[in-house]
Amino acid sequence: MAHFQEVSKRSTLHSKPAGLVLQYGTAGFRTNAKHLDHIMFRMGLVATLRSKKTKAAIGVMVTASHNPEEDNGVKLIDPMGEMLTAAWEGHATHLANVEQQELPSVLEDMIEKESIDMSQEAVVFVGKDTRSSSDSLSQAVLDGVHALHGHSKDYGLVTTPQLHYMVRCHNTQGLYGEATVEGYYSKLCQAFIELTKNTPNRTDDQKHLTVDGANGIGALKVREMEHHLKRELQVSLFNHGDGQLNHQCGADFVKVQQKLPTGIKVNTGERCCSFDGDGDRIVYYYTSSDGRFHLLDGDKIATLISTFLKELLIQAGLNLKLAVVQTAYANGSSTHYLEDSMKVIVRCTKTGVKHLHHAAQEFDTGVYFEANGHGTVLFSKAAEEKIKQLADDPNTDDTRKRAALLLRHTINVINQTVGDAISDMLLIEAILALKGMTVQQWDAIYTDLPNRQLKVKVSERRVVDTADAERRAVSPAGLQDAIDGLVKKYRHARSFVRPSGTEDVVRVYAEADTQESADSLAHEVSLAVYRLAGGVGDEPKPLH
Ligand code: NG1
Ligand code: ZN
Repeated sequence: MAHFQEVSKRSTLHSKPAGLVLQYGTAGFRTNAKHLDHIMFRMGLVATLRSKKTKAAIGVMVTASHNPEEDNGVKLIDPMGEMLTAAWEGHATHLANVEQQELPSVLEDMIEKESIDMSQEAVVFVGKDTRSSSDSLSQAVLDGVHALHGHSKDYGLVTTPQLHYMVRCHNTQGLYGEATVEGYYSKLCQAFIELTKNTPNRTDDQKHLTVDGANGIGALKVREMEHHLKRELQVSLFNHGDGQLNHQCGADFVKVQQKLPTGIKVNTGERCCSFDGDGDRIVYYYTSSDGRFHLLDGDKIATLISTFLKELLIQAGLNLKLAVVQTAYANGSSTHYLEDSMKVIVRCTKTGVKHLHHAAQEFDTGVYFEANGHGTVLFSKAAEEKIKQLADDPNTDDTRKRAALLLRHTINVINQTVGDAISDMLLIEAILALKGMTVQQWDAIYTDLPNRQLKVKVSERRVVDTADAERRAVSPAGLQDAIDGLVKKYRHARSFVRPSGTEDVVRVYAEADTQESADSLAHEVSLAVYRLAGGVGDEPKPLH
């Protein structure tokens, strides 16, 4: 076929290093940038076929998120702005790993298996982060698209969630918003200004926020957006690109190290947040006068947002099902608070945003966050319609109308396609303003249980198999019994282990009533993994 002659010709410019095998992992392909040129070209091909199949625009984002500068990666975006469906991850992995000369026959198989009409037009949106390798890698994606005669739109430097947003806007014919960066800023910022209009006594301190941009794309985009906020939010931006990407800064560093990022100037008690390298994660924090660092992670964010939404739904008299979706990494205190005090439904899924996203879709209002700060809120079509009707109904009384309008603006400030640091930041800032709440008051809603995360190197991490949303180990034999026995020795304790989806390790999580107990439980469980699951290298050492 003529199509494939072009593919064969162009693929020689994007040759695959011999013997390299990569998997479409939790968040697409990700590794050192120098191994990725052929992957990018081939993902251009996959995206073009996916576009023909779905008769919709597909997105390809070139980024390695919170990884170091020398890495890169690629994420594919499906028509409604969600992550690529699991069914196609297999196609992507297969095409990524075949030898060059096999490309045409593998493409042919895919086309047949998926019954793709090759005369259908294809449109692929491409975006990239600020890594030095992203320029040429996004060109390789475009080359792949053009090799199959697809149309492309190169959005250049955008955050990952901005590209997700563009895809959804385009495929809903503008119903979700205008598919431009300006359209994105104007929708989100207008909603933010409408929300904060209801807070006439907001002080300058409340309007001020310190942002750590991780020296990534999120920082550039906050700068670009600023004038749309009309000084209703005044950002002091640090790590805006003057330093190394994700190096000792950004959401992942702050969450894992539980300390301030380098490169920011901040006073005691001031509200700060950190984005990650591609702007899809956010965590908040402050330091108290005793010098202690206080982290407000994805669990605290989910609690703040769900409390706010629940109150508004009650005020609006709307009987809509609200749920919070978490993973096993959610702090036990957050789950107790949500279930026992807030009386909201809590669901636990496997690690990985796509699992949380799907679970959240089952509710009228689904708030989902990973503890690491990746998350958003989804509203069902029916819920959005009910809110709109109530807001537009002239017979609605004042209290219900106010709540319905606030809900409507809240929907517009949220990026429902995927976790979005900019959108989450605007929502959190609006909620704090509306509730007249300080970051300390937000932090005091519940107290996190001390916890510890460790990694254990084993010869084959897949020997650890889990069930019950990764909370129980079903293999190797005896491991779960050992964990149960260890957990019993501590108060308010919980622990689980799972193979990582992005690193060659088994992860161990433990929480308990004191940091010492959490540390010692995590260590003992690590030893059990090491002994029962084929640990390699030295035995894990105690933390103290
Ligand atoms: P793994 O390596 O599978 O634990 C990590 C994060 C996930 C998710 C993915 C994708 C933790 C414990 N795990 O997955 O939440 O964000 O990376 O980036 O934070
Ligand atoms: Zn990210």
